[in-house]
Amino acid sequence: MPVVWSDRHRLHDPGGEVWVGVRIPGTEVPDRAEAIREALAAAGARFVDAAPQPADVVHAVHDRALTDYLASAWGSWEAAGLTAEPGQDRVVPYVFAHPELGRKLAVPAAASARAGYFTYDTMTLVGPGTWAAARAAIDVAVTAAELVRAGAPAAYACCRPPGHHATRSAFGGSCYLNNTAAAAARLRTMGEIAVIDIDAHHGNGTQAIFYEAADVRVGSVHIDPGAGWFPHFVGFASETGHGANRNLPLAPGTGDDGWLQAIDELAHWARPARALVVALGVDAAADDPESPLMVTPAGYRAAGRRLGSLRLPTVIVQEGGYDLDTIGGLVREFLTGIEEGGFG
Ligand code: SP5
Ligand code: ZN
Repeated sequence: MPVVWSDRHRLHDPGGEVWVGVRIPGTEVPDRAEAIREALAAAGARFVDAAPQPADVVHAVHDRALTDYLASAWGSWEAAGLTAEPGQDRVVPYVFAHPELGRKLAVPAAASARAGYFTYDTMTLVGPGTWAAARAAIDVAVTAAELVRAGAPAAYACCRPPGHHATRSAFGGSCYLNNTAAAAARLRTMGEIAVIDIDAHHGNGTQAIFYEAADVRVGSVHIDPGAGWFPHFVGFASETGHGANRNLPLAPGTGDDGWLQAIDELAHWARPARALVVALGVDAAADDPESPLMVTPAGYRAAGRRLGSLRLPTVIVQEGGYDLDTIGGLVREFLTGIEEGGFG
């Protein structure tokens, strides 16, 4: 199947993350996408460069306030002198727009405070190329959606940075713009859409964006936030929206059997849809540093077979996956599984 790609992902180097107040190296690095590209190239994949997409594909899923902020965040941080004093080379929030501050909060005038209006964590840093790369990742996802709208049975969007934690007006979880949601929104002309999110973490941004939508069902299998895992506040089974949202949280240590059983449930639940978007995180794998799930490469291949056997027009959007030695092979196994399932 076609692999949609953009070199512009390299413009985004988050430069680590601030975790419990401490700057640590971070795992969402440019080499992730390059590792996936190498593994797929070695397997003979056909690469397609992302085509620039109009701004309305972004605004189908994000408020203008967020996109205006992200486009200007680095410039105003630098202009405010924060790179020199106190000497912070990335945009990092220090106050947050907690709901109890009031019903209508002001967007802060100070660049140092503004980040905390638009993000919900300290781990999703903004640097000079972040906006360009995040915007290009939307182009990658929507180009894949356009290939499928034009009749390709399936297309893989090699997006970076990832997107499924970004809500309509807030960024976080290493995500700035929601690539998966933009692809799903673009497919909506085909009829009812199903999003199945198999990243190790709950796809809270995608859930929030489509929570009120009757024509986009969103299902996610992920590490149980109730067991102490990101995104902590949401991702519980009780969040069903108006019946079109489905969360299947898993206990730490869950391997292929429990994970595939959850994917079977989501696949069955997706059947009435006319098209499918898979939010493909490979961080559920046993070697991944960001989750305690224990899925094997054979498990990812089996997941691909199950979702491919739905025989729905399918866009696969890259989300997480952080073990540089294994992520390429895991993505290859999943895409091979999709093709074996009946599509590609
Ligand atoms: C797209 C995606 O997979 N985002 C996942 C973001 C989860 N980040 C949570 C980080 C939690 C703290 N990690 C610090 C580990 C220090 N040992
Ligand atoms: Zn993840």
